[in-house]
This record gives sequence, structure tokens and C-alpha cells, in this order.
Amino acid sequence: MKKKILIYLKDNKDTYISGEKLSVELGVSRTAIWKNIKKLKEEGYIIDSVSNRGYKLIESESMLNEMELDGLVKKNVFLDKGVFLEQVDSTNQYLKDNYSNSKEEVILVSDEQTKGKGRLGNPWSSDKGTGIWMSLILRPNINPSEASKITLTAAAAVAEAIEEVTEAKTGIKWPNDIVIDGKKVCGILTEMGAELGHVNYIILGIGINVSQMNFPEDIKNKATSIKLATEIEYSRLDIIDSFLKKFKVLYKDFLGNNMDSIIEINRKKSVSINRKVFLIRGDSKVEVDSLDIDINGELIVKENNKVYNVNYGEVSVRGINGYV
Ligand code: BTX
Repeated sequence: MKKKILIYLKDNKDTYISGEKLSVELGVSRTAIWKNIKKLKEEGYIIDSVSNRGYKLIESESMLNEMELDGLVKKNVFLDKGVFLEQVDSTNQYLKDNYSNSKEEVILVSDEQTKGKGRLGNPWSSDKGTGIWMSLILRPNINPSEASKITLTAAAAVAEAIEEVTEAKTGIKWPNDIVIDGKKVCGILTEMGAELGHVNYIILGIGINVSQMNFPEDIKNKATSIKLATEIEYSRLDIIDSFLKKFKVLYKDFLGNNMDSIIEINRKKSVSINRKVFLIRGDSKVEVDSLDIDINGELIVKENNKVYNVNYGEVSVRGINGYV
């Protein structure tokens, strides 16, 4: 009922709706309406109540909760549902544990991660209320060898979403980081469950730093948040909404193996090409000229006049003077 009332108030945002009208339209008692309005207010929705006029929703945009998230999922229609958790160890891990055997495609967002993970066991700092810690579990009908391209698909969607909603200018550090002012604002961790020739699921984990004002000592030189870069605190929900809209379009391209737009965005926004970088594999570190990103999303590099491609997952890329 709470959700129905909220939707009704949202659809009629500019007017006061009387308790009586709500009770007739939604088929419940006026006491039930009053109780649910009280609950919504307790959750942080700002609802003006004026006697003889009724209720009016003043503010709801910045609320991040399951109702709002599921509303976005319904609006963007390509996933089955949205799940919101106050706290979780890792959103990727939670989807793996709870949804790898289901048929559903789900987006999970958590307000806090206690064990957020990056690639190869790296930790991902995910303090409460400061970022978008989200994972999508998807079941594309593709060959496992194609799966790494979904990281570039997500990177393009995140970079564009941040630019649509905020004043920040984003770059993509091939293949899985989004940067602002040369510092990491988002990391993407793609995990997969597959058999020979068949993908069972892909879990796309995305961490976006939204409102942190400082970071732990060990990462503060290479991490930033949208708020640090713009001095504005943006709504996490608006960024998720924009991401879902953009990802929906690009994911369709990815499924149709039509990588042109995805690669074009990655190229245009790349901070990793047309420059010298280090390729790091375990303990080995070689300096190369990074030339371009090819249509399969591989990095084309030149080392001592030899040109070759590097696949995502094989190496890490580092700037020769620092992170980018
Ligand atoms: P990565 O291995 O490329 O980056 C991790 C490295 O980035 C860390 O070793 C650290 O140096 C630095 N780092 C840690 N936390 C942050 C941060 N908040 N901002 C900037 N730099 C940081 C990148 O891995 C992939 C990260 C994916 C995170 C998402 S969050 C939702 C989902 N669930 C989950 O457990 N992981 C993903």
C-alpha cells in the first residue's frame, strides 16, 4: 500500500490529494492512508499535509531504497527486479550466492559494503551512503569468449551517465575504470559463471564514488568522488536511472554483437591511448606505446616496433607517471 500511495503522489506531484480521494482511489480506509503516509515520512520522504486539502509530495528524488530502485527497473524494463540492501559484504558475492541458479536478471544496490572487492582480490572501499555499490546479474546468450566486452559496455554507460547527470567530465581508463581529473571515480568488476561455449551468468559489479570527501591514506592520491570533483552532491538514484537508460541501449548492441557505438565511446573517452603506458603482468612491467582500442575491445600497443593486441584480463595498465 505504501508503494501505491507513493506512486499516486508522484503522479500528482503538483497538487494536494485529499485523504478521502486516496482512500477511494486505492480502496483502503483513510486510517490506512494516514498510517502509510506516516511511514513514508519516517523513511525520509517530505510530504506536506494540510488539513482540508490533503497530501502533497515535496521531495523524493534523492531517496535510494528498494521502492525507488524497483520503480526505475520497471521504468527501464529490461531487468526482472531491483533489490536494495542497507549493508552487504559484496554486491557481486550476494548475487552469486543468491541468484546464480535462478533465471532472473536483477540489479542489487547496497548502501554499504563491508567487503567490497576489486579485481584479483583487491579491496574496494565502499563506505555507507557515499557511493553507488551495485551489481547486475545478466544471462546473455553468448560465448564466454565474448563476455569481457560487457565491461567496456558498462564503462561506456557509466561514463555517459555521470556526464548526463553531473558537471563532471569523465574519461575511461581501459578497460574497467572511469576517471575524473585523472583519478579513479568508478571501478568495474565483471565475474562470470560459464561452461564450455555457454555463459550461465555474468555479474557486473560497479562501484561509483559519489559523495566521499576523503579516502583512506593508501588510495587518496588516485581516488576521487563526484562531489570532490564538482563540489556538488548529486542524487545516487538519478545516476542509477541514467546508467540504466544508457546501459539498456548499449547492452542490446552488445547482445547483437554490434560493438561500434560502445567502442567509439571507449575510444573517444579513453585516457589510455595515444600515450606511453606500462603493461603490468604479475611481476613484469613493460613500457609500450598504447595506440588504440580495436573493435573487439582489445588494446593495440607497440613495443620496440612490434605491434600487438592485449586482451582485458591479461594485464593492468599504468601511466608512466602515475595511475593514469
Ligand atoms: P581494481 O582491482 O581495478 O581496483 C581496486 C583498487 O582500487 C584497490 O586496490 C585500491 O587501490 C583502489 N580503490 C579501492 N577502493 C577504491 C575506491 N572506492 N575508489 C577508487 N579507488 C579505490 C576495480 O577493481 C573494480 C571495483 C568494483 C567495485 C564494485 S562495488 C559493487 C560491486 N561489488 C563488489 O564487491 N565489487 C563491485
